[in-house]
Amino acid sequence: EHTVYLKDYAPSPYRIVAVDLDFRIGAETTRVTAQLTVEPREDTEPGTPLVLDGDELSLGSIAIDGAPLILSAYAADANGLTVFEPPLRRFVLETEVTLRPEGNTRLMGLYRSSGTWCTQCEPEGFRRITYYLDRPDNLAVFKVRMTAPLDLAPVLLANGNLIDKGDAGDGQHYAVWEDPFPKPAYLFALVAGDLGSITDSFTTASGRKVDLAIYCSHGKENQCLWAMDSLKRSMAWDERRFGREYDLDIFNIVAVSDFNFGAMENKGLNIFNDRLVFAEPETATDANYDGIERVIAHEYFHNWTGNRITCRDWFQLCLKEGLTVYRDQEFTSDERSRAVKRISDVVTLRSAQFPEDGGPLAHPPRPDQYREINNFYTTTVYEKGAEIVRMLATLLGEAGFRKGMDLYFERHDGEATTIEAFLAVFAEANGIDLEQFKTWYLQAGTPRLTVAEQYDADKQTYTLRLRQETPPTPGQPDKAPLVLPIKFGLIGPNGSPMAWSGVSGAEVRDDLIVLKDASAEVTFTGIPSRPVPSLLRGFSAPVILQTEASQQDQLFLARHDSDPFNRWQALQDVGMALALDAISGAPLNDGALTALSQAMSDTLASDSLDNAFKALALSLPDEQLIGRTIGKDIDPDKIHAVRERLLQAVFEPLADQMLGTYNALASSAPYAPDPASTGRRALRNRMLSLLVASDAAGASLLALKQYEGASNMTDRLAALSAASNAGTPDAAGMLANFRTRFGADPLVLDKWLTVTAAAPREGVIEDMKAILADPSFPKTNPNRLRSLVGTFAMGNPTQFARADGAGFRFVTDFVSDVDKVNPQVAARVLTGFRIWPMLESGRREAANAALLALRDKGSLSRNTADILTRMLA
Ligand code: HT7
Ligand code: ZN
Repeated sequence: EHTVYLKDYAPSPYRIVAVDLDFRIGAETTRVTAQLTVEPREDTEPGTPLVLDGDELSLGSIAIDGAPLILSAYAADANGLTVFEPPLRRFVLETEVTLRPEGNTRLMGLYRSSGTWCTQCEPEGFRRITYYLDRPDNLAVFKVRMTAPLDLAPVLLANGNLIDKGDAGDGQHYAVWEDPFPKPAYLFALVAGDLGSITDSFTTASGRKVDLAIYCSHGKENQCLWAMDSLKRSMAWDERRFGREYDLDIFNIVAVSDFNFGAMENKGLNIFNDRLVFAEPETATDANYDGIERVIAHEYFHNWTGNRITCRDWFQLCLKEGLTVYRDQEFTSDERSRAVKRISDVVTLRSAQFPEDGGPLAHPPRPDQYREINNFYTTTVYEKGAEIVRMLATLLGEAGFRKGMDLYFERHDGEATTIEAFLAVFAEANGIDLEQFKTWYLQAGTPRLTVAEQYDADKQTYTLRLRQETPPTPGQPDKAPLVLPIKFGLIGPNGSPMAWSGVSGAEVRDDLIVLKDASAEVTFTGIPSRPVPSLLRGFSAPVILQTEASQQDQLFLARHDSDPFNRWQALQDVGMALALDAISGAPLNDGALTALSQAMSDTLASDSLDNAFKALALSLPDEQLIGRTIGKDIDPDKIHAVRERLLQAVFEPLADQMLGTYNALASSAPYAPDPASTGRRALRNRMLSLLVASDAAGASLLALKQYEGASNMTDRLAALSAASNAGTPDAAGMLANFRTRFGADPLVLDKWLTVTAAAPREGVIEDMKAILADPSFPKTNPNRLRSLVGTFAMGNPTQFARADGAGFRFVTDFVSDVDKVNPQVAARVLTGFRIWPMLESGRREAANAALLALRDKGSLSRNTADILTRMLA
């Protein structure tokens, strides 16, 4: 088995310092000539072979300094090229290969998407273009010449600056691009096609004008305006917040329809999945606008955190990804509502990262081994990676964090570096030791933080007993204590913050407890009466918090906490406690239900809370979170039934108030994606879905009316989803109407596929089989496939985890088919099985049987085999 270990990292004995590429693009094939300027390292021994990576390549010709190599001087196959005894001085290696982009359905390397030639090289796609040292620590300057038929590809783009272009005769034209910034090959990009564009410009803080363009298929130009607006705001924000200016004179973005991921930060030429570029009110939702703003910002921010400073090896992936997610989260927080962003991010973390960390695919944010690096673009690397950076910022404070970032940019600009180097700059800039903190990067699993409290009225002391424990994960049976920054406050009986005269037992700085040991007793003195503690404010550490808080305390927090995150959390906790009780068979406690209903009602009526926050607060924990909180022997049907009952019991009494809010929030203003308008729609649509889900009188008709009368996709899709999830009498008709109305627009078709796949109803599997069997269904497009089967495996727990195993078999059959076309898509869909060890025994057996049957079919890609092996371990 091919496993790569971090401990084996060694620099290459040769470096490629300059790359000259010549692409001759034809309708069928593309010929690539590469001239690589190679240098041995100072300590390279004579006779050390030069070993280059390749993937599905076949070598046409090879020469060194212009002289063809004799056959015995090298060995080449699809997976690599070895030159046995290269000169021990600088030399130019020239190779030629021929590619067939049309047949490249893996979408790595050079491929064609709707006629456009484009590339995806991260992490190991460049080796599918030419033989190369395809590792992120080899930085080289690139010059790229492209020749292509003018009619098929009037637009020719690559990284950096355009230095020449012209007619090449015979209906061909050419362009030459040069990127002055040395870069790893994974940031290489090329695009050739017949594309439309919009253009704009941005003047940097130091007065340089940068030309901006977004390229797309003809006719979609008007749908790129929001992306352009987001780009300009991102550029300005990075200057304001981190002092980072853009460095080239051109910044291009290209939208393509077939893409394995969201987007890619290639130097000066970002390539995007078109679903993260195109937006217009009639076809895109507020969530789409939000996603576009976020990902445009994310890829732009990579220019400094990822491109100028890159990773030494792929084990360090979260060096660029965790940090850049943190930066994009901060961008959104500054542009929109910080509280709402934090709550949404924590919801995502709990629904995606926590299950990964608690299941068979758990791995540290910086793994120390992998079989297939593509399987490590995970929520742990991205979102937990961002949480680690956030904790660093919490521990150091804004000024201390900025000092560290400044030193990082100053010291490592132009380098490929490591997590250790990243932590070292924060330690040095702040004069602290981050050795224990580093454990966050090395250890998998979600820590549990347990807190017990004791008030001593005689001594007027208040004690918090804190204990942390991280459960074992695959390959890591024993865990060390982590540094936990716990933001907190004590709240007095009148709802005001309570001060203390002294504190002992752990490091406590203002509103921050820093827990470093496995346990600690923190005692506050001068406490006149028992306070209600507000712990882990702003979700200051990615842990599972367990407290003894009573429902009364929680509802007190929901009303009085000055921390909006914990106000939201308190309501969630009360809902969770009720759900767990009901699932354990206890009768619903009327008093507790009424209290929660009342708290929800008060939250809705509040003058001080904004609409977006209210929309998040008026909800119950989702079914999957309830399942994971139970932790074992999960029966998704039971959870579904209990949650439905609870929704009805909590929200049905609020029907009049919710309807009143719904009506009051109607607006005839033209669609705008600003925070206030988005918040208004979010709350109004929340009202609708709660009215429908709680079976309030007239609610299904309301959904139908909203669906039919909607003037934007946010409202239309919200009505459709509410009806489909609740299975209202009109749901099927609405779905059929939606398909007819919008089916020709692929990105709206995705919405239809998503709603269809998420419906918790008998028959959904048969419907999906029919959709996949339809000859017109684009079976190679990742967006279509993920919208349907990805949504089903990740977001339809009752049908995916059916007791008869049909959901599991449907997904493994799909994985087996798609694996032959696009292993990355197949492997990702298969990760939906990560919940299987927590299911009740019948479902567990059915899942195991489906996974074993997939294994027995054999001939799986390395991507899928890797996930499957870990899933079954
Ligand atoms: N850095 C990019 C990762 C990416 C990717 C990874 C595997 C396969 C295809 C891919 N396309 C893009 C995206 C990002 O995090 O910004
Ligand atoms: Zn990224």
